[in-house]
Amino acid sequence: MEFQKTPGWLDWYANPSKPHFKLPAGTVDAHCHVFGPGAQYPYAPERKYTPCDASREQLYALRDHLGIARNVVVQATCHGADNSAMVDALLNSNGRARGIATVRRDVTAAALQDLHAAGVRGVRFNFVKRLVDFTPRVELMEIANRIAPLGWHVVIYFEAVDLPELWDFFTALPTTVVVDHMGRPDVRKPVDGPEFELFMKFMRDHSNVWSKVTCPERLSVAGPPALNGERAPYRDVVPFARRLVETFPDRVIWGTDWPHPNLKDHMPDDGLLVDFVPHIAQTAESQKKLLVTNPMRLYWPEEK
Ligand code: 0GY
Repeated sequence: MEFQKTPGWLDWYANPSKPHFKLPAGTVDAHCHVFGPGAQYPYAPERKYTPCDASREQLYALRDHLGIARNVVVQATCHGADNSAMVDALLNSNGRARGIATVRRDVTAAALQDLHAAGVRGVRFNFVKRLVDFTPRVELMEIANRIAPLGWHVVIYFEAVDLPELWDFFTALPTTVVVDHMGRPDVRKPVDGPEFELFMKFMRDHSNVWSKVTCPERLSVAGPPALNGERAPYRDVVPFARRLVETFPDRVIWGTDWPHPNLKDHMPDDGLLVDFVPHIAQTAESQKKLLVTNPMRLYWPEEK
């Protein structure tokens, strides 16, 4: 099937630079996606955008280029609850990828078992209104209760202004909860202001909550430029991510978010995204936790 990309869609960066920062051995890219290809894995009728294709081969080529060892492929909303492109990526990774699925309340026990066998270890609940239609909380809680016995976790995606309203639901979830992109703070606000303090409290008071310190390119207002030739990208996002890494060193994970859906202003050089890491995790010990130990505990616990 032929798909027309959403007008203005930015394609992923074709020739990313080699990062200056050498990722530790065993680094996990804990947040990335595959899109289609649409001809093989059609985009969902209920999708809110139509992306460019971004295949598993292209994802794994980026993995090797950047010096990453493993991926966690997160089901993107453009595929709805049809997880086949993501599952295909897992099954063709030589065991080097695990996944996060989207499922509906009518998912069968057998389908959950199949997803588990393919390497899925969680489900994603999305509360970003431009990306998904509303699903009643009671349905989501039902799903959470069904996946909990599999040892899976729940990934939540929301914007910072919505955290107060979602608080009671999030804090009632029966599993480990992993937050996408630091709960999408508005980085024009102070890192110690009420909005980000609420997110800090969310993590401080709930030891089952983890955060992805991802998406500086999505959260940044200042943008990517490296000043004076330095590779110090997305400076305005650094204080937020660094605060999380330093306060919760054992509950943070990192990822590229390739192929970066829905960016409007620029498409990041993924090499530069790797060079963001030493600015937010400043010691070898914190880098190893962020990039290797923590994601391995979540996604490959049997290898501990
Ligand atoms: C991300 C961010 C976005 C999109 C999705 O599944 C998705 O469509 O996650 C976004 O538009 O902010 O994590 O990839």
